[in-house]
Amino acid sequence: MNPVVVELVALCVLFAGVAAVWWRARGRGVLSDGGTVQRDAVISEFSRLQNEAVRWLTTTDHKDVGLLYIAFGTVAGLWGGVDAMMMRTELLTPAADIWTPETYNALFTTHGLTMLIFFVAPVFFGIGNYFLPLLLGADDMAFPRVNAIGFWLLPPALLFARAGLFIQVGGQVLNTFVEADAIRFLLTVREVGVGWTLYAPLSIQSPNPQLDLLLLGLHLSGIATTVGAINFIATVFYERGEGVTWAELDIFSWNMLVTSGIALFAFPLLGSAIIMLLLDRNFGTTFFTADGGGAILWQHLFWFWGHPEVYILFLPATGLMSLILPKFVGRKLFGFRAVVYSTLGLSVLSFGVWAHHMFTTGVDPRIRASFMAVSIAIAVPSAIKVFNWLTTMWDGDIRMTAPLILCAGGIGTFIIGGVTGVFLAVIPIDILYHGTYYVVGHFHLIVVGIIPFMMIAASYYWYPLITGRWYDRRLARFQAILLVFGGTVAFMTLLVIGGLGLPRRQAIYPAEYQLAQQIATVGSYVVGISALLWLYNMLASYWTGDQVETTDPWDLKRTNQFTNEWQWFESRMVDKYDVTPHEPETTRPSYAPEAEATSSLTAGAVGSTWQVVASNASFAAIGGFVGTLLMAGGLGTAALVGVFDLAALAELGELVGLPQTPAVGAALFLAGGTVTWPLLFLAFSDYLPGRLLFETGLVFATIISSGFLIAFYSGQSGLALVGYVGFVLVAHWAYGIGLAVTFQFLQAKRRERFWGGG
Ligand code: HEM
Ligand SMILES: [Cu+2]
Repeated sequence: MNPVVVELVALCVLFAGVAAVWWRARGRGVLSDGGTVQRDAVISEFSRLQNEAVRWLTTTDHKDVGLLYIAFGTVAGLWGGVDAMMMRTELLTPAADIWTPETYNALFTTHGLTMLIFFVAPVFFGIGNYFLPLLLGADDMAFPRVNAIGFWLLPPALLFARAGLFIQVGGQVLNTFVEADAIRFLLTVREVGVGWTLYAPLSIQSPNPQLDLLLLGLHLSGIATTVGAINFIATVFYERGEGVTWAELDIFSWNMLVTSGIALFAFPLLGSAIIMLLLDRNFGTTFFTADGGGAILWQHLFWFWGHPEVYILFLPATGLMSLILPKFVGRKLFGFRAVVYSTLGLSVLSFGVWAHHMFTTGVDPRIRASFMAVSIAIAVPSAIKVFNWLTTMWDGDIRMTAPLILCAGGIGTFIIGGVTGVFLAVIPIDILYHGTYYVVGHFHLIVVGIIPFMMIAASYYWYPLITGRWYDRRLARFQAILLVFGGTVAFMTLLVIGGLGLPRRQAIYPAEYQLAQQIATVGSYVVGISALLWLYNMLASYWTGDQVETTDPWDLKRTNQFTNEWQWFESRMVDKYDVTPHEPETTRPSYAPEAEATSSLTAGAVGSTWQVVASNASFAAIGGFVGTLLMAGGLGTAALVGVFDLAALAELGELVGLPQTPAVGAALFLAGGTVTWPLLFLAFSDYLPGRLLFETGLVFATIISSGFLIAFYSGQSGLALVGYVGFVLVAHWAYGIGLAVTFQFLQAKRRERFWGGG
């Protein structure tokens, strides 16, 4: 099969499908005045369409430009997706029997570049364009025309970058009429196959002229990104509406601001490096050749942009997560400030880790070590975000909507993708796994996990606002589940085969990996199908979705989360359709831990910090003592039944250098249960801002029981092991309940004393 023809046909079919869905849905659509659109009428609307085209080509309205960006990014995403599907199809068999290895090389190169440069950033810039001014209460972006220019640089950039496809097909078609010699140039053009990192010296020596076009396209897109970034920064600084102070700035705008800041420092560097590469290729300069600056210089320059670029792609996704997740769990974002500071911290750190992509190149070991340290440290701000999201969900009113499914799935894929990245930051591990599928699995869990998940979550969340209609909500839930499922199957499998050592960027692989590769391919087909379902839902619902009849489609007023963009929507609905603003029957605060002083441990406390600490500590000690006594009952029973060995307790003495007798062990056990664990519980229950100490106690006890199980295991097996586990759990639950109930009791008493029982 001829791969370029296959790819072009696949793209044409895809876009014909899109047009067909659009056309059909439109034909069946109901206008907002209740009339239907006749197909003839649609055809006679030709001149209106012309006007529309002119409008879209010349618009400077931030919402229109935003939609253009989103549409462009979606097209690029589908294009890169076709590449991905072709690659995964090739990997169904161990031999290179579907495409040649050369084609496979071209596919992963164009796939990587299209996805990273033309899909992710444009979609996020589109969402930013549409919503930042609404969230900030601004009229438009700071520089509307520059904004439009920034967008319109992108289509030519994409065409330059991927011209190889058209030139190749064109050349082959022409070749049937014209002699090969006359069009030799066209026939030498190929899609670029040097990998998205464009490493020298291959990228200098490769004779393919398409590589120069690609570099020009990348340069253009870099300019577009820089222009867009400046615009976002200026908008956040100077266009905020009245009352939107820095302290009031929403979390998505914070993220877009920081992203733009990173882009401003990173992209000029890529631009310069690209120009140097072009000069090396065409004018005989020696920036990256062996007798000049050397190939490693390219890697330094590339990754000095490349790593921050990772954060440019991913911070907007975390911003959307922090914005959307709270709306579907009825709680304010936990630790807003910590999330903002962690974002700012990431932006600085992201410039200090680039050489972790070069651990295998022979960088000076002392320098390598410092890059390792910073790369591990950069996990901290990301982890802060994850903890804050989890804590936001804790004890919330979870609404099982498509955006929520995607948020929850996104947190999951981000945790796995992120933690596997921390391993790669460790030099010895990176040396082993650098060139394997482990890396592919690691970063796809982010680039197919949280990033598109959050784009799609945002598309569902704001669909009513943008279109005034509902998408098909059942289909959306199904689509969300498919996406999470397919992504996990595909990329977890790659982590595993990478762990076994399978090299990446190879069309051919050993036969024993075939089953795993096939599983990964099926997973990616599922991702592909769910992407098409999403697209269908977006297009068809635009004409046939239920009309939004309320000014508060997500019932956000009830939890006091009716943010600026929805207020804008409400005023538009009121002005345009004369709808009365929706008012919920009951409202409650989107409670944050600060507002929950009455239920937290320091409840009713009056006095200095030390008094509060002292009284909490004594509560904890009494609770811990009661809990330990209750627990002793469970453990004693276990010892009697013979599934727990009391002698294991005696070993506690050895740990602290005391005699190894059961009496000393029991005393230490009591002391530990009274002092250390309750202090942990104190920290734990304050961190988890749930109302019920009781549940917190159970969760806490369950967690610490695992440590106990391992520490006091004395070789039981079979039923005795089951009994051991069961009794330990029950004993710990008794501990947790005793601790929590004592706590609650003492707290209530204290409140009575201070507030006279009120
Ligand atoms: C269903 C979705 C996707 C599938 C099935 C997929 C599949 C693949 C495959 C098979 C490779 C080549 C692995 C190798 O042989 O080394 C690859 C590489 C890559 N992918 Fe994806 N991908 C998907 C989505 C994405 C997205 C959304 C992005 C970015 C936003 C992305 C970025 C990359 C990059 C940067 C590479 C490395 C290219 C290189 O080695 O030069 N992919 N992907
Ligand atoms: Cu990096």
